[in-house]
Amino acid sequence: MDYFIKQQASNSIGASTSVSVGEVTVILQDRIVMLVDLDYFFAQCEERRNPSISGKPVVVCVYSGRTEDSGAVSTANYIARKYGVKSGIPISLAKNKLKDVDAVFLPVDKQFYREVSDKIMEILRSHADHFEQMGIDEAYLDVTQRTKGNYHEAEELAETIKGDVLAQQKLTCSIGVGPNKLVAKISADVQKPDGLTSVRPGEVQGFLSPLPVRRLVGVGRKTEKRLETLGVRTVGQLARFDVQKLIEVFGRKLGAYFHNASLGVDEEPVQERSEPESMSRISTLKQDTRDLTVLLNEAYRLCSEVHTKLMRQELVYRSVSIYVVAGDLSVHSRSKTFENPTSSLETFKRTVKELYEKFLAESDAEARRVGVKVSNLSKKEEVQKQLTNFFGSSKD
Ligand code: DCP
Ligand code: CA
Ligand code: CA
Repeated sequence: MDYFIKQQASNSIGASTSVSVGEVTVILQDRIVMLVDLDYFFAQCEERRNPSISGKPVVVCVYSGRTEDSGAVSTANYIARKYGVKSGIPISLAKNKLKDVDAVFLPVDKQFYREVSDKIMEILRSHADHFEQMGIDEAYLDVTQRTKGNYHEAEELAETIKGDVLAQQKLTCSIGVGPNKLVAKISADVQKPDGLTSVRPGEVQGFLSPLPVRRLVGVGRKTEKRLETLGVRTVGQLARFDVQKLIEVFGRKLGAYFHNASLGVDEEPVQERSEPESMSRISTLKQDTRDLTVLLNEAYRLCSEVHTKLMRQELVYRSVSIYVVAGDLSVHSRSKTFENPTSSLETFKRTVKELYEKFLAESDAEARRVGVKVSNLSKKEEVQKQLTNFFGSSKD
């Protein structure tokens, strides 16, 4: 137990606040972080473009094209939500829920939302010491320096930001203010739409304790169930739960993370993300060969490794390449670029196979080393996440 406390203490620089839960005391470094999340984003963009629909339920849909109504709801405005319409449900179900009202169903227009998002992110960035965009409609802002660590000033700044976004881009957002990303993210969700919730360091424990564990980032349905079997339902119960037992159940990294998160401890810095341009792996074969099965056996293994890394960083790719270093150390490569980005391991492997076949047909080199690469990487978009949710995924 000591380990975690010391670790936190040694990380804190300057002003700090201690938090006690039972016998555990942790020290929170004084930072002020905001999470700004745009309200019902895709639907609000549609309302802005066509104000005449504002008073009606608005449902933005990803049509799969199989039948007229097949596909899923991307998001809905708050009027539609009153009828039970929400992200991820089938369009047919949404239509059913709204059958007695004058509702508007629209297809997603990602390019338009992206343009609106880019302009808003510029506004947000201008108000932050450190800025980190988290998706198309949300971003973390570290505002410690410009508010001199003063919560009152940070709350005023949050009001200013809301005002600027509304005045310049005609959109409302909800903001959470707190001592770190974890608290800011959860507090942004408390009041929506057009909300502002500030949780000061001394209030963190009281704020988090009654919440269900599911509200912590990283606690999915499976984890929630496992915690429930341990008698842990709320964040407060998690905070009091023996950390060693947590580590036994979830492993050291995750167990420690859950423990710290339950105490409202999160030292993750707010930092600009630059996405990697490519990811690759290369490996040396046991002996030089032109045998496709042998090449692919090794290449597929590399594909899986690259893919895992890609998933962890929530990236999608648009290009696949293969490399062959021949016995004479000459390097050969083949590439293919798709029209649309994907995260599929199957597509990755299938393309790698195609490219190795092409290589073998076009060259008579023997392979000594084989490599695979994905490039043209970008952040996995919400629409894709949503489609995976809709069509089923193994994600916790
Ligand atoms: N999105 C999606 N499918 C999901 C979740 C989200 O397509 N399952 C898209 C549409 C949303 C956007 O991402 O407008 C942002 O997602 P949020 O979770 O922030 O949801 P909203 O902005 O729509 O609503 P809220 O007001 O709750 O933030
Ligand atoms: Ca949002
Ligand atoms: Ca969001």
